[in-house]
Amino acid sequence: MNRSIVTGGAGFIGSSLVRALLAAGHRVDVIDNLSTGKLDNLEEVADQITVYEYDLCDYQRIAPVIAGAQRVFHLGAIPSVPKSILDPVPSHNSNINGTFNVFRASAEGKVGRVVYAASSSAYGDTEVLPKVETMTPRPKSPYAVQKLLGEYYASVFADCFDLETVSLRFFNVFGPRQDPTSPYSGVLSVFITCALENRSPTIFGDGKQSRDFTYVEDVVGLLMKAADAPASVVSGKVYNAGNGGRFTLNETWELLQQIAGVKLAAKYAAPRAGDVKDSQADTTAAQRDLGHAPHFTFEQGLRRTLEWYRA
Ligand code: UD2
Repeated sequence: MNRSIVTGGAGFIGSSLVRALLAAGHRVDVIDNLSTGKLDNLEEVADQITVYEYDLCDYQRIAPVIAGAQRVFHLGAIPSVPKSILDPVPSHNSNINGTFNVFRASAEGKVGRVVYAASSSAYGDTEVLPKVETMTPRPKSPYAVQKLLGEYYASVFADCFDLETVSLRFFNVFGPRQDPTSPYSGVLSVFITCALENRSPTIFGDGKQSRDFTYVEDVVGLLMKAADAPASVVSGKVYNAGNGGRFTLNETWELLQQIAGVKLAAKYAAPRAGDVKDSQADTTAAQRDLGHAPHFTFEQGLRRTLEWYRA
């Protein structure tokens, strides 16, 4: 049986991937230190998987779990731009040292392929949109540097250690199970909770910054495709995992109010340090090499996510 490892499998993206892998007949092992992930996210599949509550920095514990797996999906991270500025040491340790450990354990353990969750933050502010993989990265925050370094390691492990790797630059993924309760929560989980609780959201900056919000199921589909695409085409490479669209935060809050049937003026606060101005994926390479074909428009994803939070 195919054995897949999902690091960060108790997080909101990881837990959706776990479900998709199980549905495709894979055996799934999760490695997650539950720093931001939650076992609740895996509740109804708990008896079909094994969860190892290990930290990715603990090489001696994670290496035997990873050894011999057919696929490793490396999603485990401390995923936040502001957190990496306010508290840089844990995110450095987790996102750089933990990531190195995953690649090292995968190479030594003869894993078939590692698919790495990189980030659109690597682009920083570019003059041109949409953002293409061939652009020179301009990271603006420790988090962006850390995620970019993971891509470089992915590519070097493919070249020097004979490990198949693919990096996917996630573009602001949203959907069910995204945790809205932390000060570092993704903006859509916060906006949706505000709409449902009849509270005004706070927008950092003028709200004209834009994001390519990508529904979680589309990212999960791409992760699976990246695991199966021919190595001669994709190994060692980096692909955008985005929807290809772009909405400002002001437009996003407007749309959400319409969908949720509320009318609440947003509050505005100072812009966040390290924030990228505009983000939009060029999806040409992912379509060509991975067969990427997003199924959900932003509005469709938003409606589904709202329904999930409502329930
Ligand atoms: C970055 C990456 C994303 C992913 C993520 C992981 C970019 C463009 N995107 O997301 O791909 O790696 O990091 O965390 O770098 N905001 C508000 N009010 C709130 C919360 C957020 O206005 O209550 C703003 C925030 O200032 C930013 C936007 O919403 O301009 C999106 O913030 P986010 O934290 O959801 O995601 P972001 O863009 O940092």
